[in-house]
Amino acid sequence: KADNGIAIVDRDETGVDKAFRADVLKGLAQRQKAIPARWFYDERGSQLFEDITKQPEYYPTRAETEILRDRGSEFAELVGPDRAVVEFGSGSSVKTPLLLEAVAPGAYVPLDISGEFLRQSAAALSEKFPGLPVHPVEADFMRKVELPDEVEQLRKLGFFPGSTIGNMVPRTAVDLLRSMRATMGADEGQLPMLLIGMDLVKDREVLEAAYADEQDVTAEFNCNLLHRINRELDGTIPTEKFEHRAIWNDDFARIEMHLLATEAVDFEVSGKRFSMAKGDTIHTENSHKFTRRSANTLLLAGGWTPLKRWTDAEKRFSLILAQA
Ligand code: AVJ
Repeated sequence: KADNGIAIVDRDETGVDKAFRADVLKGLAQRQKAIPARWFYDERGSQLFEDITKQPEYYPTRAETEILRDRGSEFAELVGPDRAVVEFGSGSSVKTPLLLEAVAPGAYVPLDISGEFLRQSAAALSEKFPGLPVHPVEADFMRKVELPDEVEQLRKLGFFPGSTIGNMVPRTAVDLLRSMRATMGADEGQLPMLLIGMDLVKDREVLEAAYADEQDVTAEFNCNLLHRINRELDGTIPTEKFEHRAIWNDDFARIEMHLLATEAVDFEVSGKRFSMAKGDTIHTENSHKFTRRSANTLLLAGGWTPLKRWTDAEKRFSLILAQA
């Protein structure tokens, strides 16, 4: 649906992102209202997420970066040189260079649904690694992606940092892991590897604080979704009547983010009316946390055999190397 530079966002005559509207209208019509977390990331949302990663309570980014910085030679030994590193997502300006420095790849192939982000970060990377062939691909990596001909002959190393997999419920996560195998040629007898970040289960207080920082940056990130709906979908949501909540769901081992109505509210979105009672919530994100075993089980269910696992010194976060 979206390889060769053709815009992947499908807009109607008035410029509204059709998928955004469909997800919001469907999600608000449910008894437990819910909107997929991917819609957080407009320009403001992406900036706010960057700010979240600098908050003292939000440990995952620092913990994962520590592992990438300290364990590079151990990855390199297991992975070997000259692989095509296939990153699922545009890549971070800090984590991606650390991996590329460590494993001496033959090419770098970032996959992202947003062409703009993709081209920006690919350009920055080419500058940092002048000899490295970089082949950005604009595509939805939840499905099998056709990789460029230039990397066909290279063995693949998938890279999926950030515990982004934790945003998915297990059935979606397994679908993605299987798509990654297909994208990297596992079915054609190649033996791709995958380096994936997965955040670990820990004390509830630590987890809830990571998603409800003192500076209220995460609260603003969550509430930004309401502002986006009002702006892009003709919404009349009274944003001042909503509060950020981050709750550990112990049955499902995940942090849930919600937007809680502090009083009864009525509003419109795209001409449709909705109402919420005081205390009702819109569920906006799941962030699953893993144990060594639950991480391994998820990977195995998706067709990947874990080979080795690293954690940061405080054992808060894991990076797992797996083979198809
Ligand atoms: C980008 C999915 C890794 O779940 O920790 C951070 C997003 N949400 N604070 C996460 C997020 C609230 C983040 N991921």
